[in-house]
Amino acid sequence: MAKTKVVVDPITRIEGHLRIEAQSENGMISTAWASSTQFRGIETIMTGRDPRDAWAFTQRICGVCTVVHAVASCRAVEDALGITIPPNAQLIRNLVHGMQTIQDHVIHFYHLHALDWVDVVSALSADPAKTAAIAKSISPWPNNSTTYFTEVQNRVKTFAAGGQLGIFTNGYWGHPAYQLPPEVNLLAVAHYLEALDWQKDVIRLHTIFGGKNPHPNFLVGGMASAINLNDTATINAARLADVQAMITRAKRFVDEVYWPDVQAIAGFYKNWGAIGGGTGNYLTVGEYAPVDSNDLDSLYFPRGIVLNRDLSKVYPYDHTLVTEGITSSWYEYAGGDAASLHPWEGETVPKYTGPPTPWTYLQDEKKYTWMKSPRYDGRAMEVGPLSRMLVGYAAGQPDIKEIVTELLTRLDVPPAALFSTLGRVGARCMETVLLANQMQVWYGQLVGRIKNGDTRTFNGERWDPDTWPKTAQGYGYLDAARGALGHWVQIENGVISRYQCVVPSTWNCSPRDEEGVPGPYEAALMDHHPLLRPEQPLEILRTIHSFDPCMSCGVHVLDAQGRQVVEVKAQ
Ligand code: NFE
Ligand code: MG
Repeated sequence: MAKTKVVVDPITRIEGHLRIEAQSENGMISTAWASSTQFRGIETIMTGRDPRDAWAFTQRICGVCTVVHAVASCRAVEDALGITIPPNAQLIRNLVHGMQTIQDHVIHFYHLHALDWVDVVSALSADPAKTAAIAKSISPWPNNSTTYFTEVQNRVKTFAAGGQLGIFTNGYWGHPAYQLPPEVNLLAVAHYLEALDWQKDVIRLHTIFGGKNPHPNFLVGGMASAINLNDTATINAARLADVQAMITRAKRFVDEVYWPDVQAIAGFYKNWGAIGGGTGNYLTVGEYAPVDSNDLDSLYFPRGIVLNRDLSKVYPYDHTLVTEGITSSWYEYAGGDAASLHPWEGETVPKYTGPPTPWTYLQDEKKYTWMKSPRYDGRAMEVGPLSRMLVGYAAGQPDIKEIVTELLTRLDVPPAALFSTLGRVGARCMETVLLANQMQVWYGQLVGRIKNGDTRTFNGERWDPDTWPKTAQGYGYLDAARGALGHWVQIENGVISRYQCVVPSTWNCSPRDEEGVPGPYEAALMDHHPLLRPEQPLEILRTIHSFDPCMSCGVHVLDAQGRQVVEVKAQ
């Protein structure tokens, strides 16, 4: 078979604008490039602002992870100014971020990723009685009758009979890489529809602790969540009962729908446990602080690094070893393109030198994306759920060790199968199961403290800028749904003098660096990666979607010219 150049632009079912190019030879991808085609500029508008407001601006980096930039920002400013937040605020941040991640992962699996594995058209030929039997054998979830699955199938048939598939238009239905029997496809389509209603219910937790969703309210020094059990205007007994009910409903859907579905689907795609691994270096800054918020050694998901797929050792994470390069990116550095800058010295000066319309291929361009190249101690690193589960497994975190072992045993695959596209899908689901459990723990701790009379959620000792040093700098960590996030702030005379964010999707969508080393998306597409039909690049979607890309986060800096050539339409 001849060499074929494949361009997928835009990749859909992600947040933002992403172009993937791949060279395929004999049904396999030989080389690939990832380009983020949007620029926003949030870091550049932070200068001169009050650091207590930074969370509200940085939070607008993204409408998907609408919590994480706010928390990372608060932590950066709290670190700079030496502020310790009250235990209740820590628990509320865990609950708000925890539910964010649970909702985000379920939406990702069903609405952004499942159709890469699930053939909707095949579901039309399923026997609903057989689907009901499969459903009953894997889960106690109540919607499991023949009548129910017949009704779902009829809904999809109505779409199809109308000559279109509604929300399921433009898929690569019938592609030979789809491996599920029709009955399992029908099961997944039913849960795609159910998850739409579920997600909007459980995320109302944000409105209780943060006033609204998306973009709930935060506060440097704690949380803007007043607690008084006897007041109708604050968090009270009735609101806490709402929270408890949402946690219960979230956990039930995760345990009885998402987790069994992932196991059932993964069982048919075990070959994807040897495809799409990529860099093999995994970084997590860790997340979910204990009530003693300063103890970074006892984060629920531990902090650390795994190198070269070696699970026998976890290396410590040191934020001072993070740098960003721009060799392949549309920026300039005062010190030249080869410079590698820690975020406290970071620069965000856009310099677009890309090709005029129409695009030439990325391989012809030295600079080809708005993403910078983050590196840790010089290495490209994958971040995200897989990194969290691998580091936790290697570090012996008991909950992670148990669930990873359970999934590997059930699928009858070795730990090496985790270093793959399938590994990302499994890891995302495993951590959702753990988080849904842990939400109950944090909720119990919060209610226990309130019952003991502690309603404090804010530490205002450093609210007054007169109490601040003349200059200060801080680092705010957070492990977001898509991976390790860092905000670095510098404050001079009461205002921000520099602000830099190094974001999960920047790590993962990084372009080639000064040494020519590709970023994780690119490397994953070059790792034993099939492409059966270049004109229907389903396998590219599988691997890119397994990272759950968010370009808005990753670039945080739009191209009004619309320099996009849609050469392949992707569902
Ligand atoms: Ni816009 Fe985000 C998360 C952050 S990822 S989704 O999770 O930070 O790049
Ligand atoms: Mg940045």
